[in-house]
Amino acid sequence: MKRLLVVSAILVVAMLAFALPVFTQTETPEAKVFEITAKKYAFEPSQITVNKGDKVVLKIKSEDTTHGIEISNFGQKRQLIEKDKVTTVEFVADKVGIFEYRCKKFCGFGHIFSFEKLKIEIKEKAA
Ligand SMILES: [Cu+2]
Repeated sequence: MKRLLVVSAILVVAMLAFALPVFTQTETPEAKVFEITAKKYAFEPSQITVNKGDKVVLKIKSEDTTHGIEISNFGQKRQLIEKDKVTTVEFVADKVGIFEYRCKKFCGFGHIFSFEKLKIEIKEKAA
């Protein structure tokens, strides 16, 4: 009888060990990391595409002066992008669409009229 208990306990532990990675995998959204450069007067690349539900990580650096980014549709406040530093912006792409962001810090004469937007396209995940 005691032996039966030990065997079933081992079985339960083994089953949990197999099941656990499956649970953790489904709960963590897939992280998409993008390295982006901000400069006068554009972001490079200027367009990225992700799937709905992805966790998006933008690692943005500046190669000239201080720029700014505010991913407002996804609850992110403005962050400055300083020269030779990496600014990280993270959000979950929880809606479908094309979202466009301009530089959020005056960085020169082209800031207002010629700054190329950063386009973030979020697609419905293909089944
Ligand atoms: Cu700027």
